[in-house]
Amino acid sequence: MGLLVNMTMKMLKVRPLLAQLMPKPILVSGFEPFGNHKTNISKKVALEVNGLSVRGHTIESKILSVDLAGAKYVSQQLSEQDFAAIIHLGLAENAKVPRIELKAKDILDFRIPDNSGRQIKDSIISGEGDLFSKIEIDDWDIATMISQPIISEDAGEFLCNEVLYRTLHALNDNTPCFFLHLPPICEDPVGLVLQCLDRMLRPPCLDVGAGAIISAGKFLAARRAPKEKHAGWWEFPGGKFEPGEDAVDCLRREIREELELEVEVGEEVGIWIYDHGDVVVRLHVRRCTIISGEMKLNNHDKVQWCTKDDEVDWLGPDQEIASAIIGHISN
Ligand code: PCA
Repeated sequence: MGLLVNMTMKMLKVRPLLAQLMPKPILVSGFEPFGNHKTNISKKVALEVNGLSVRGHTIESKILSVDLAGAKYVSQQLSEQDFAAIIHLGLAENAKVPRIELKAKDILDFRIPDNSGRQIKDSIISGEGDLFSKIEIDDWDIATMISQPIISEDAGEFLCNEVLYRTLHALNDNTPCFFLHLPPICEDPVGLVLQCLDRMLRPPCLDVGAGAIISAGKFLAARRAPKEKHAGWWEFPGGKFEPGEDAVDCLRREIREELELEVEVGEEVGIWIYDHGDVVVRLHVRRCTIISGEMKLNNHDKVQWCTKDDEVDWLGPDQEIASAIIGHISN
């Protein structure tokens, strides 16, 4: 008996230690059906992603009751457990596309009673005002995401708004958390949830300027020198924004440093967000025209004036960018 108690004690002690070493779990919540609905897509999706992992973090799903206990559950859980990311899912009865809810309004106004018969009319939740998700949505490139979600700042005044409010209120750190409202019919909600989690857990975006240096109808490609990261791959000259710089300042400086050329930075060709795995880069591509200077290669070992997009081995999204530049040159 003594041994058993001892072992149990040890297990109790070892457990939290182990939990500390493991990557934090992800929480995905869904809701039970409510009102006239027989089913709730958010419940189905939450159950389907349970146990899957994203960037090394395992998803734990929780189905919430559509009442005060359900609205409070996660906020109460947060005093005992940390999560790497939290997505609350719910059904948006009248929506056609998924809605990424970034704002929790400090208001409840139920059109119908919740599942416990509670019907709150025109009330505040905390009196402390609206709360906002801290996810970096500008880094997400949502135009390319599965099932074409939109950004919304109106989660309604019912349980979905309430659960987001209570969770954001309880979070006192930067844990990424938002509410994903799903339409009753949705193309690939599981894919979308996994993609959202991937965006929430990936490193933040780094702003980088890339110069499309155009001369006599050709554009310049430069090969990264052997000592550089991604050596041997071709890219557009440029680099990271320094504090306070915009794309124009950054490109003027970078091209001066890398090629000893003075350039005039012109029109934007486009912005590309590219995930290299260890770093996510937001490339600001702009047309550049050489004003003066004799080209010298300080970071690259070779350059090539190109007319086609497949003349060299491009790094990351740069071949796609080369095609866009060709489109620009011919305009
Ligand atoms: N949708 C409701 C509450 C539960 C759910 O799935 C809402 O939009 O508030």
